[in-house]
Amino acid sequence: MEKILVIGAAGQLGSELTKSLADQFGAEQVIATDLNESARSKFDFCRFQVLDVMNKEGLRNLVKEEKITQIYHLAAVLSAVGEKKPLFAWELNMDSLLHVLELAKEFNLNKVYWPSSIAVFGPNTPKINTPQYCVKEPNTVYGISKQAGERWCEYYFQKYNVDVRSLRYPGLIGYKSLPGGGTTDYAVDIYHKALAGEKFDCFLREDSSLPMMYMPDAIKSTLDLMNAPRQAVKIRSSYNLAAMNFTPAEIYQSILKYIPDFKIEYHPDFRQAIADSWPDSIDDSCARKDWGWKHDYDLDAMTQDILENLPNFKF
Ligand code: AKB
Repeated sequence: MEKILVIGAAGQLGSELTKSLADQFGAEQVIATDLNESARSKFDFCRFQVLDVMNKEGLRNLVKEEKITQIYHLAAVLSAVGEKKPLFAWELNMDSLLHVLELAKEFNLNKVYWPSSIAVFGPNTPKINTPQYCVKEPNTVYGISKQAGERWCEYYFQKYNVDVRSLRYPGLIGYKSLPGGGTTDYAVDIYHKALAGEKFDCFLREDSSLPMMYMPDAIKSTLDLMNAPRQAVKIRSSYNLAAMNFTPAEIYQSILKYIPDFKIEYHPDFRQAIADSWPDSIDDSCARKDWGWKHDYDLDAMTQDILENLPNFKF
């Protein structure tokens, strides 16, 4: 029987993925962990434990005592915060992944999941339909850490047979948690402001196109990859993954269909340079071919779902 450890469970992805894992494996088989005790209230459906992923011994004891068989390692410093605290971002993003990969090797874990990002691409990468394999020269600490992390994942798979799987997420948009320091987070915040009847100050230019994905698709892609047979997972660095691409002007137009008096202003800040270094759109044909990836949500379907559900959601 599988025993699943989720690290960084209270973040944007973890808040929703942990519930899906509990639904799939049974609530008693899942342990959610996060740095802060205050996250406990999010996990009334499964066990919760405070865990600092940088505490190598604490993590090792938990894996050993609980006979963990799979780790979902979601803790990371994202792009915008990473540029403010570069050395901290590097240390947390890299050391924590290496701790997890070492434990996977030592305890012969069945599977490890680790998210990568479109941030592995850089200004010299082809911007339109960015291929799986191409030049990657990321110029953010977050992107550099994700690129290095991908190489480590492939290394542990090839040298030690660790079954580690990974996706290069586009910007993830969900309404069940608040944004956590990313460049694509404007596309989460904008819905909160629209529903609060406030004007939205956008920190990106109106024509800044980025690859994006609605959270239910992100959860589906993660579970599909993790449930795929081992031989189907041919890429052991990280898979390109896509659903939709849009600019701030386009998401604004999509919201206007429901909230016609919503106002936006554009005040690009340091995050514009980060967005400019990332692709406009992604070629994810390897994921579609290898393990049957297919997205469900486009921009308008996402807008409708968020505007219907966010007002009733309790944080
Ligand atoms: C960020 O904006 O930092 C993240 C990402 C694209 O990985 N959402």
